[in-house]
Amino acid sequence: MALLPILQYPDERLHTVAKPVAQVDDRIRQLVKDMAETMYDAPGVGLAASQVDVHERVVVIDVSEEGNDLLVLINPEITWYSEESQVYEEGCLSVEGVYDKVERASEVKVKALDENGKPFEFHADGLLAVCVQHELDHLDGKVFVEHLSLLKQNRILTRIRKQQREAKKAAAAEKVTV
Ligand code: K1U
Ligand code: ZN
Repeated sequence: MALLPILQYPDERLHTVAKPVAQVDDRIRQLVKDMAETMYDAPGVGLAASQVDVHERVVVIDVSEEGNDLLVLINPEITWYSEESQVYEEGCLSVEGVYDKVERASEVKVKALDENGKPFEFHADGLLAVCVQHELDHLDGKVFVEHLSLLKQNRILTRIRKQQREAKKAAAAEKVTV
């Protein structure tokens, strides 16, 4: 098993639209294991393959209290959205330190393949519905901050670029003192 590096916004690769998995084989099962390990280690409640620079339609989710109920979604599709919506304060492992309210459908129906390539369907509400929609956005190259106003997106980008400049400066200073 391996911990995979998570791409950080505004990395352009996060905007790649992921391709369907052609065959659920040992390569995909290894990817699922590595993604699950990476999600639990972060820690997070979901992870899309796009976030680890693999542009195939694979998602792992675990919204259980104990972190022992892994949901593996390969080629997931949302087949129904409720008309009712809910607002949830979302976070993202690709946008560290940013949490903001996003409005999405309260309930969704999802179809997908499991890690053995077997089709299954389920109904989701609450955090699971939020998480499914957030992860499927990643597969379509969309990061949750793109649901926010342009003013908020610009503020987030400014803050991230400032943090990157400071981190670069600190790394350079460290090099000089060693
Ligand atoms: O896709 C991701 O970046 C993972 C993201 C999923 C998500 C969380 C909340 C709302 C929508 C989607 C995260 O897991 S962010 C971290 C997080 O929510 C969390 C971290 C530790 C414990 C519990 C939750
Ligand atoms: Zn995310």
